[in-house]
Amino acid sequence: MQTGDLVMFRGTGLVPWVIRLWTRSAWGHCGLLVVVEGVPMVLEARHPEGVGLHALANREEDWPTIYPTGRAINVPQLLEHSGDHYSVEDAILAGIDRAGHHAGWTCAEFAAYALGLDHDAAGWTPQGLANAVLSR
Ligand SMILES: [Ca+2]
Repeated sequence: MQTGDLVMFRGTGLVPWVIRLWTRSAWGHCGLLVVVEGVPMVLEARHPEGVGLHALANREEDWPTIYPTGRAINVPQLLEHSGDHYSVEDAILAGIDRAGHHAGWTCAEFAAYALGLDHDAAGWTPQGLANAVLSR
């Protein structure tokens, strides 16, 4: 487990449910692992509160699964996005495979950006991002 790994979640609430349904995937949410003094945290864009860093502990009901990416991420730079808004519009568009260009992040958009992928090019979904990372 190291900083920069991709953390996939089943996701709770309406938006992850829509994404799971529309993408026919077990994953409705994703974020990036950031290990802070040995404590696993997740840097993620979450509905409704936006971008933030949260403890991975106590989220077992959300089925967290960690995929190693082998990529370094720039945590201080990414933390500057803390409090950025979540985009429900882009999440819905991603569910029908369309890139959204609304202000605000979806979980997969933000994680793609953090991993240095072209976050604006595609309607990133959690499953699509996992596929892209695992195919490398
Ligand atoms: Ca967006």
